[in-house]
Amino acid sequence: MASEKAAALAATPSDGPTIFDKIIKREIPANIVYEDEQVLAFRDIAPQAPIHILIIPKIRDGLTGLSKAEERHCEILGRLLYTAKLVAKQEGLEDGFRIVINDGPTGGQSVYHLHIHLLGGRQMDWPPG
Ligand code: DGP
Repeated sequence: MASEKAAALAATPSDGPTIFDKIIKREIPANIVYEDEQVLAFRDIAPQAPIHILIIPKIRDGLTGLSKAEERHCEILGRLLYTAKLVAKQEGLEDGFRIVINDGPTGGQSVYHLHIHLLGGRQMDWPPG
């Protein structure tokens, strides 16, 4: 992949199946670091930090991105955020970490299944690119 920006601009926002469905169904391999009934967390294929993990709902339920969130999603959104904290602890990110949600082409989103990026293991900069 040329760059994450190029991937985001090339992606068509849609509610069709994504690569994450294949990961959930174990049709393609992924380095899974956490799983429960509702949430899956696995290492990003193109890590932007020493620790880079994606946290996703197993059932998308219309959540192609955060901008599609509705009131009924509040519980799963909270669970995803809490899982990010659990995984950060599991990964030993005691000194801090960053979470990111890209939304839409301008926000740099390339996979239309809501996901939280958990990044850590290096000093973060601001503003992000
Ligand atoms: P975003 O650009 O915010 O939509 O993030 C999508 C992320 O998904 C991006 O950082 C790369 C990652 N990714 C894409 N395809 C795969 C894959 O097949 N396996 C894994 N582990 N990560 C993937």
